[in-house]
Amino acid sequence: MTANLATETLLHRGNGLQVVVGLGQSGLSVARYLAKQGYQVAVTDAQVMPTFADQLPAEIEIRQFGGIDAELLQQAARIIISPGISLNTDAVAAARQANIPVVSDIQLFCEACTVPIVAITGSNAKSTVTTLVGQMAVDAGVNVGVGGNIGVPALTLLENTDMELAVLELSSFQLETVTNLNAKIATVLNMSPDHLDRHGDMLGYHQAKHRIFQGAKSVVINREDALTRPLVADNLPRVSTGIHAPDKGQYGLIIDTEGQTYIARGTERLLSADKLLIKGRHNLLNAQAALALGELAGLPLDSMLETLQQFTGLDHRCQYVANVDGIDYFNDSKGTNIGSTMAAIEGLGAVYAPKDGKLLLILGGQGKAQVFGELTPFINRYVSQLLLIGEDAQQIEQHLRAAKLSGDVALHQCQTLEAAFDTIQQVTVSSLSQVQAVLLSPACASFDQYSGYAARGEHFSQLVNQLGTI
Ligand code: UMA
Ligand code: ADP
Repeated sequence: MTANLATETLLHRGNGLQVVVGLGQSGLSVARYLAKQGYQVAVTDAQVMPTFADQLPAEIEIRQFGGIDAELLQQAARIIISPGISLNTDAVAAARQANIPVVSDIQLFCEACTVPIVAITGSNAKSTVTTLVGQMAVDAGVNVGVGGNIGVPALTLLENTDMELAVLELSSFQLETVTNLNAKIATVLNMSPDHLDRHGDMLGYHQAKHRIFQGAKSVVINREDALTRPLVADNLPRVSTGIHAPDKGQYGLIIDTEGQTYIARGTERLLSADKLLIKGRHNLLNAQAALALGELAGLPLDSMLETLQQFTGLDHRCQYVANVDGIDYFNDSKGTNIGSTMAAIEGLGAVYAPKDGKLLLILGGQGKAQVFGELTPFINRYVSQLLLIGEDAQQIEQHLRAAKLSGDVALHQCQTLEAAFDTIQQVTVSSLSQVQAVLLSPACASFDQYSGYAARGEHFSQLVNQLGTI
């Protein structure tokens, strides 16, 4: 242990006991990191046998499983909470009441990280933009670490001692316990309702997300989304993105006299939209965000444009699966809130509408206290068949009907994906349905029926492939 750490440890309550709450991926990374630094570490988890229990370092002896141990938390000098655990959990709330600091793994990361951080949050597009910026850095020859909510715990990036740049995808859960992230560049890509069951309301969700700007040296702003604007000093360097023609030094879209759309910086046309393999207006915004973040990180423009043209998109995000009997199937299982589902309906709806085609939309799962009526105008415009699944399906139907779901949209309660596929076969037999594409974009979490969005998306693809063999 270094002298600094020893002093710090002495200063901590209870001889510096660090209590890790939750032993998922991030909890394991925290336990390993702190144990390596010589801290006394304890771990507690609601599960009797958490998945990663056997991977804990042997020197961590205090392991309280089968319930979050309130007494243990009261003995902590510091609590490091996993993002999946609410700050309102009784034992955690009591510890906060007793003034015991509660932080996330991201706090430990930003305190230890010595290289510039690109910090990315938003309700949607985080993984897409984080992956793009990471790939742009790789292609420009930068030794980059990409992690955070994207599935690589941030602290594991510190194992790369040659890292020159860290690109972090951050969730509102990770941000709500971070103070002074001090990112070189920070952005909130977009804001639409999500995780309201955890944050209480949009204000709470907004406040958590906006912690990303604390100590930021520069920012990227989405001009289309007033909720994303940072509450930071006006003199901070900032680059904006949007769907309209941009001002000097900003990113936007220019449409030429022949109707061709270009991603532009000021008056300079950088790339024609049809050169991108990822489609839809939302992806044009994502591409701009990646360019703006890359620019502020000092990455060369030519190389970034090259990367953009190679990027095929991520699985489970409006991913084309197959054409069966003349109908296209798309897996947007990562569409887990109404904002992402609106983007998917609008993006794909606009492709089929000129051919008099309609979408069959599969919606539902765990609703996370969202107001689904906001989807109704998009459904009325582009969807002819609506199939509802999952535990909040009845509530979703009530919301949509209350928001004047059109009588032209046939609604079916299906409960499961299997049942939805039986319905698909019945309704698509008739060309009157106008269905040219089937879209799974649930606007909901999957945990009522699946281990996660990826399992739900894989099940969907499997059912599509079975259709093809019937
Ligand atoms: N646990 C409890 N009590 C609870 C809830 C969970 O004890 O009330 C325990 C579980 O038993 C389990 C552990 O906590 O052992 C799981 O912790 P976790 O849910 O925080 O999950 P991790 O494995 O640590 O993964 C987390 C992120 N998970 C969540 O935020 C829910 C991962 O994001 C992230 O990739 C990972 O850290 C690495 O940084 C996933 C996610 O779903 C992809 N994120 C949400 C989203 O994108 O919408 C925010
Ligand atoms: P996140 O990591 O924030 O969940 P992803 O890149 O994984 O973001 O995409 C999640 C969902 O959001 C997918 O359904 C995707 O099609 C949709 N999406 C992607 N970009 C945008 C955007 N700019 N606006 C709205 N939805 C988007």
